[in-house]
Amino acid sequence: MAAKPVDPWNTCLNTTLEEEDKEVFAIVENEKLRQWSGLELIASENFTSQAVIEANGTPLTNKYSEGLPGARYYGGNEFIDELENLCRKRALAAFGLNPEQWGVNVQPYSGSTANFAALTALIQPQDRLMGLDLPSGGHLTHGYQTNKKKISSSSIYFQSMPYQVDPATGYIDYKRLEENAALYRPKLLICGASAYPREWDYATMRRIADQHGAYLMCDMAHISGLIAGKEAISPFDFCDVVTTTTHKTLRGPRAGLIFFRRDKGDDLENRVNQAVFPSCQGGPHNNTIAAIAVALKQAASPEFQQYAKQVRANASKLADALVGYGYKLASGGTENHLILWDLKPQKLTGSKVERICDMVHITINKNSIAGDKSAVTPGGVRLGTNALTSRSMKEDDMVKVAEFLHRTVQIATKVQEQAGSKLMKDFVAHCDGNEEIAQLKKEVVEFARSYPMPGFDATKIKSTVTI
Ligand SMILES: *Cc1c(COP(=O)(O)O)cnc(C)c1O
Ligand SMILES: *[C@@H]1O[C@H](CO)[C@@H](O)[C@H](O)[C@H]1NC(C)=O
Ligand SMILES: *[C@@H]1O[C@H](CO)[C@@H](O)[C@H](O)[C@H]1NC(C)=O
Ligand SMILES: CC(=O)N[C@H]1CO[C@H](CO)[C@@H](O)[C@@H]1O
Repeated sequence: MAAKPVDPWNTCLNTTLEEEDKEVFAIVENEKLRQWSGLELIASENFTSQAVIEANGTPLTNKYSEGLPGARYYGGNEFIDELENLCRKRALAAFGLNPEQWGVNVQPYSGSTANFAALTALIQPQDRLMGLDLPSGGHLTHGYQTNKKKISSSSIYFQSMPYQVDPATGYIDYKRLEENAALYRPKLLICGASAYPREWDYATMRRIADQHGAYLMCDMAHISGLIAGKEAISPFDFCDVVTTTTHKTLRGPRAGLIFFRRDKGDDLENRVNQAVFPSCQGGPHNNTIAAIAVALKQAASPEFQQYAKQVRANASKLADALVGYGYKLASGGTENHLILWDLKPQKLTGSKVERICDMVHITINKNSIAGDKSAVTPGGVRLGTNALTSRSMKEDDMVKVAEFLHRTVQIATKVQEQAGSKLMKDFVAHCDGNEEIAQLKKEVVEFARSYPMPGFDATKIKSTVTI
């Protein structure tokens, strides 16, 4: 048969993004320029690989595939089933899990949805759970609420009581957790955090959970790459369910995973799978699952172990260098990829240092430090070495990064003095035309651009802005 012509109103379906949508194309290119030209120190971000980006942008995004492999609601899923099975196999392999003992659902759209599905599977509405408090480094989805308001759906649909770090040491206060659990009698204990620089005592968490017949869940979102790389203790030896994002240390696309024990005899497998679909989600994002499969293959490689090792080495070096300048770190240092930097001794807020860093193209985020008086103006910032390590930076480079950070703090201190007030708006006004900021930015951009850029070719960026 002769090839049929394309309808004129359908020609837009085969043009490139650059031809089809100049505005979105330019925004993407400008963002690439920004990523290449700055120092990315946000602990929850990373640079994914070209292969992951490619998989994420495939026509697999066209397909609806509700249900599980072999039992879909729609037809035409033979390749999608193959993909999801491959992804599940690789997820277990990346964490060294025996398929008889563990299973995994790879459909959650992200970390938050994975956590809500896990809670839906494990406990009943209004059952009690205990997770690390947000101001102590925990995540919203672990039951966060304030005195005035239930913030997270995990506190709206379930009852929650947090445990905390000891403000004096920065370490989790397991003793108090045990005492409170004895009174509160939770049905679920959650370990894992977004801003905790230390290793977890999973054995103690398991012991406390067992005292109350509670489930133990770990949300390893921040450290899953370190666990896959054997640079952090594996929670799988202790927990019933383990959730994770795939875009942080795991360096994959933006999505989530839920691992569940298959050998406990309480049907966690069906409960988790049902909770994901149909309780919490509809059709999975197959293009994302393809990209997760690619990332998991990489995560199981010896190179990834080297990467994970370097991430920790860099974090430890960066911590040492900051302490060398006389700065205070929560818990005094780090055992993983992240650093919580307490700026209260400098009489600066995290927001102000974050602002100066932004101006000089160092991306970090303000973060509360245990014991902060106000949650609105956190007293510190959080730094992570995952993304810079993906740009092939080593310990020596961390010394330079620490010097840049030290200079931002010196600038922030001066600007705050000049502003003569603690108000952010006065602070920002006094940054205008600051020579030191301009000079530091120039040095940071030059430094950042001298390192390789994962995922895309930095020499081919077609940006419409200059940095
Ligand atoms: C980032 C994070 C999440 C949420 O993941 P999203 O993909 O942003 O929804 C959940 N738990 C922890 C511990 C995290 O750090
Ligand atoms: C992925 O494929 C499966 C199997 O067909 C389908 O059920 C699901 O909806 C698809 N999801 C996406 C996002 O395409
Ligand atoms: C970033 O990705 C690398 C390589 O995949 C991984 O080793 C590292 O742990 C990741 N770091 C973070 C914080 O995501
Ligand atoms: C945990 C870790 O890898 N630490 C390393 C941090 O970097 C220092 C300095 O390079 C190394 O000596 C440590 O082994």
